[in-house]
Amino acid sequence: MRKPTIFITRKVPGKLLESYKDVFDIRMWEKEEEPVPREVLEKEVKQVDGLLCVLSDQVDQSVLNQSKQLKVVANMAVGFDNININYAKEMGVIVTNTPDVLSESTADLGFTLMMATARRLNEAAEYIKDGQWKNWAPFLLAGTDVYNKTLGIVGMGRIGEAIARRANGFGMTVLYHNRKRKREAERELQASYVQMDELLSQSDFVISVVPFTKETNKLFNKEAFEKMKESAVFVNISRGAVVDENALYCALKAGEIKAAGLDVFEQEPISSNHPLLELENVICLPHIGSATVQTRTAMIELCLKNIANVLEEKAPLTPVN
Ligand code: 8YV
Repeated sequence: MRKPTIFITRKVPGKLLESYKDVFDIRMWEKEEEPVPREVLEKEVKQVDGLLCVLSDQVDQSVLNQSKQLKVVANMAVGFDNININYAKEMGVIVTNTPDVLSESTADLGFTLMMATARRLNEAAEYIKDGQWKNWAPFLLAGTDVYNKTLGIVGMGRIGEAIARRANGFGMTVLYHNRKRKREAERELQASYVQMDELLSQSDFVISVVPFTKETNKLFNKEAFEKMKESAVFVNISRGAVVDENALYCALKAGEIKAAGLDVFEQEPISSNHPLLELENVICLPHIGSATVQTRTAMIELCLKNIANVLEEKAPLTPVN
């Protein structure tokens, strides 16, 4: 019997694929420095039964239309805004993602970014490297407290809840806004459900953990930044497109908000002359929310299990459509 064929759009360590060598014929994009070109993806998709892809691969209608025997697309991410899931469903192609396995490491990064921004870690590290540390002054590189402050979490999914648990340990007051009210989370995490305007105006820290959808497109815009406290720190670990970057730049420059920590951007990767990089009160990271060895390994393993299940006509573990 023919082994099914899968295509992996990034170079994955061989040892993670060991136990699948007898199960699939594995094709892989081998160049680590270069993302898979669209024409290669369109060519590969014609001949494979399964696809393991990442966020920057646009699996849209025209890519899906190339497929002849594709049964499953496993996205190595919890978000799946890079995939036309409705069209995939119409074609009978199952799409899966990687929830849960990345919640804790992504929450760690969100909290790290929040604290690093509040305590001006990038400026402090640069200060030493630039040879400026000659003296001590009472307010030298003074940041803002995190302990006991108010955190507003926008998007109370699994990652939002993991952030709230960390905030509990820091004695923070936790406010949240979500499409649906989550009463269990409110009880367990002492989190209060509030409307968006209240969250924006009351929070010392606002963290975005919402998925990108039509409704969240540029949710954090000029009006939203105007509603925040002048002392507020804004953190985004979800999707760049939920922020109007120009409005954020203007709000930071005009002192309408204090600082921002960003792991995601409207267009990724950003170049070294991106306007937000000019600002001292911004920390930018290259979309590393889930980037720990343990989590990325678990994500790849989950993708492979999902593909194997679908191709063996079993239920996928984490389907999205
Ligand atoms: C991805 C992410 O792992 O899970 C998500 O939605 O944004 C990241 O964790 C990364 O971008 C690779 O696809």
